[in-house]
Amino acid sequence: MRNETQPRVGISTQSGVAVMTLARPQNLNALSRALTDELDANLLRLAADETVRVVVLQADGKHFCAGADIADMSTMTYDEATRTDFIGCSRELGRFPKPVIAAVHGMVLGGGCELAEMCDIVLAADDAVFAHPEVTLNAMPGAGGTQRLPRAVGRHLAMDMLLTGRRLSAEEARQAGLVSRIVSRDQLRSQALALAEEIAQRPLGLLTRMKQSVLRAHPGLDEGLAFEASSFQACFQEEPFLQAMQAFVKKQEARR
Ligand code: CO8
Repeated sequence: MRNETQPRVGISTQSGVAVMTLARPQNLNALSRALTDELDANLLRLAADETVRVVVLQADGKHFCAGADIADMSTMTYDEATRTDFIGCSRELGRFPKPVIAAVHGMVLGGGCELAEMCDIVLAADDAVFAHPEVTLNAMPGAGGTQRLPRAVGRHLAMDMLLTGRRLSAEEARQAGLVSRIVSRDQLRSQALALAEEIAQRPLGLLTRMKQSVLRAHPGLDEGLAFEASSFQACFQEEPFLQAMQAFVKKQEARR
């Protein structure tokens, strides 16, 4: 097994493209506090690095990301939850000044789906599956899912997914507007890099102005994110959520 003291986010940079790789595959890249802190620190550095024009976010292992680390959250009290910035990872990714391409495969769940929603282009492998299963834990999204998913796929499909945990195939997600392009699983990394290199040929100033302009296409987002954050924190007062997390950690319950 991999040593948890090793970096949880790998970085490589060349030709104006930085590739960030979630590297916690033994836990299906579940978003532990340590992982999101590393993600944030890398994003801050890449935002300031003028040699970087485009970022690719990808993941090691069978799945892109199984969402928030339920084991981490299961030990948290309500007081701790109210002091925790669950959208910490999204603060940097969601407002990152340069284009970000998500290259996703396998399960793209909960907080993992929220990472993809924060990116500018979503390249999906043909085996990708998208869902917000928080409701099956008696919880709700806490890193922007209630805000960015409806903006991507429309309110009605978003509510269907959020209220049932319904899974979308890559093709369904592409038709709904959550995915930009689908590629075969073995071509995912090379295609993401090729797309990033194509975009990185443009001037950095143009790319950042374009991105800043598109971010303004969603007025009211910050207010919605703040409301969602406190609503998610409130789940930590509710017994059904606390019990569902314990059941997951103790592998007591089959979950969809
Ligand atoms: N958290 C912690 N550990 C996880 C998680 C998770 N989300 N998902 C999987 N793991 C662990 C398992 O416990 C298991 O560990 P071990 O090998 O030590 O027993 C290992 O990863 C492999 O998992 P499985 O054996 O379950 O693998 P399967 O292939 O049988 O199943 C699934 C894969 C379907 C993805 C299944 O693991 C699953 O349902 N996972 C939980 C998915 C989920 O409910 N995600 C939503 C979490 S809530 C959320 O994301 C809210 C976001 C709030 C803000 C985020 C801020 C960071």
